[in-house]
Amino acid sequence: MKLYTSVGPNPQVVRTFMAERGVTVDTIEVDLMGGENRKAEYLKVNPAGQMPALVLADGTLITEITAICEYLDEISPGDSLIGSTPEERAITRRWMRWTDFEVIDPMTRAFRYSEGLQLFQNRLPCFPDAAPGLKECVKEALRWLNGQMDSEIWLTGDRFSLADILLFSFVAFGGQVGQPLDRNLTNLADWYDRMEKRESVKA
Ligand SMILES: N[C@@H](CCC(=O)N[C@@H](CS)C(=O)NCC(=O)O)C(=O)O
Repeated sequence: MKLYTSVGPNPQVVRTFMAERGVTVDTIEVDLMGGENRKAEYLKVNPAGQMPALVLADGTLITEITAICEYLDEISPGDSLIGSTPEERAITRRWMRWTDFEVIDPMTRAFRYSEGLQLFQNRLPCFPDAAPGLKECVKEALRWLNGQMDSEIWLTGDRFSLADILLFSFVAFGGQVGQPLDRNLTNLADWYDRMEKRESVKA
């Protein structure tokens, strides 16, 4: 099994997850900044041209970070970070789906259309006019989430899960690319500080 990885919040989610679960796999670093991932050799590995990508011993390709993490979770001994009952798994997936749609998609599009435009304009269709509105969508989503997290330690209550890793990796990324977390959102800021103390986020 080989994991193709790079800089960026998506590979970070998988690295943090593996550190939390005590999973190790062989990794191959791809030069995202240099555009290696958009060249023929890497497109043979992952036709979508993005990282991370997990290739199993029999050649099966798994992409999309939550699919990769769920796969590793299922094949690894130890406590699941998705959940141990149908209800727990559904709640984790509820927050992951919410995070994908309400935070990750608008945040990464906004980045590609503004601060990241130079890097992405020749790779993907980019719409710079949309960036300010997309950034507002992220802020609004995080404001709403802050209100939901009144007495919650983690997104899924007192159970730490992949949903926390997912959201944290992107909120941290936002902080590096001009979309900082509003510290007035105190529930979320406290959650962020709890997350930041975990050794796994440095993986
Ligand atoms: N939907 C994908 C997103 C992967 C993705 O966007 N990866 C970024 C790195 S954070 C990438 O490869 N960017 C380089 C590019 O698109 O050229 C997933 O869930 O894994």
